[in-house]
Amino acid sequence: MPRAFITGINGQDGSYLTELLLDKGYEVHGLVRRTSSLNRSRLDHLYNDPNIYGQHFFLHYGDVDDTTTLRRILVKVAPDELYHLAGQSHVGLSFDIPESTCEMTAMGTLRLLEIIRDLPQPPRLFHASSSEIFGQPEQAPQNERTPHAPINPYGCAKAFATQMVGIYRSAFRLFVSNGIMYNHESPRRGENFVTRKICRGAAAIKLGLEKELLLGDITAERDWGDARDYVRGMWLTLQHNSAEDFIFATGKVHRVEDVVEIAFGAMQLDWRIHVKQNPRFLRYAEPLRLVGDATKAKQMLNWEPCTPFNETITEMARAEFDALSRRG
Ligand code: GDR
Repeated sequence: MPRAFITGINGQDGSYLTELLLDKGYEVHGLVRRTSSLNRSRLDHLYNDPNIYGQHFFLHYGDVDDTTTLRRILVKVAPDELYHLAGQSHVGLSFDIPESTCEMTAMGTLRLLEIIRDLPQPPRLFHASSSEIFGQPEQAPQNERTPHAPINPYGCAKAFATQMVGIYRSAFRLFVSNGIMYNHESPRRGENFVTRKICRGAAAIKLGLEKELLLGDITAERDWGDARDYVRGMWLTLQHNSAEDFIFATGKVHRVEDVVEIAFGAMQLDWRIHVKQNPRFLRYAEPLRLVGDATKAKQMLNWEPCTPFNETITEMARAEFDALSRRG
């Protein structure tokens, strides 16, 4: 039974990846932060199943900035594959908390590389990198060779981590790979990301719980995919016969306004009546032309995004409606 270890296991991607690996017969271990509140909401269905938790699925308390604990856990678990998904992942917030963003995202990755460098049998490592490393690139679409030019602290930290992965691969011959992930969404998306915020807002307005939705720049464009397709790409990256970097993207661009239109449309609402701009949600700088060319992943991993954008957003809006209705 192959053994996997996931940092950031309770995030959107971590929880879907856990399900995928359990389905494939893996023993799955994950790192969760110990705080006064529970940090496993997206994993409760697995945690509460005695046939799964403690049998094929295990959680360990620790943090990516607690090197000693992390080292101890990794020595004990001795995983074959390590998926590094943890980090402060909100771009807007990274302007407010740049130091802790870099601590977690940049230094956290370097610390992990240092730990696996010393392990008697280093696991294969997948690092979840980001399209934000490209910032405002001159070339669109971007591929694995596009120069990094981040424009926010988060993108800068990810660029550092991505390049360190490349350095450890060539200098120490470790099997360590970057997946350069473009935006990917699902009903498990964190509430502060724009797709989930819009879907939640549309559902709340439909149910009469709220009257308006305040957003930042709705002309901003992104290449949005579906998280379940992207975690499949993570797994495929580590099954390849050599460590490589891959772009995971749809190659299609949409505006925030398109998300608004689909989500409000799914609720039979006219978004123009309800959506307002609030400067609080504008960013100091917006990336431009972020759209990915996933040809390499298609050719070498046989990976393709399967879920259309409007399907994911409609599913998210309906899931919010159901969740808010249940709450009453
Ligand atoms: P992003 O995702 O910054 O691309 O990073 P996010 O959903 O936060 O923003 C997408 C775009 O929407 C605009 N926007 C708003 N964003 C938020 N959060 N809230 C608003 O009210 C709002 N109004 C407009 C933003 O300005 C932006 O242009 C995501 C994260 O998952 C990263 O961790 C990941 O690396 C990248 O995607 C790829």
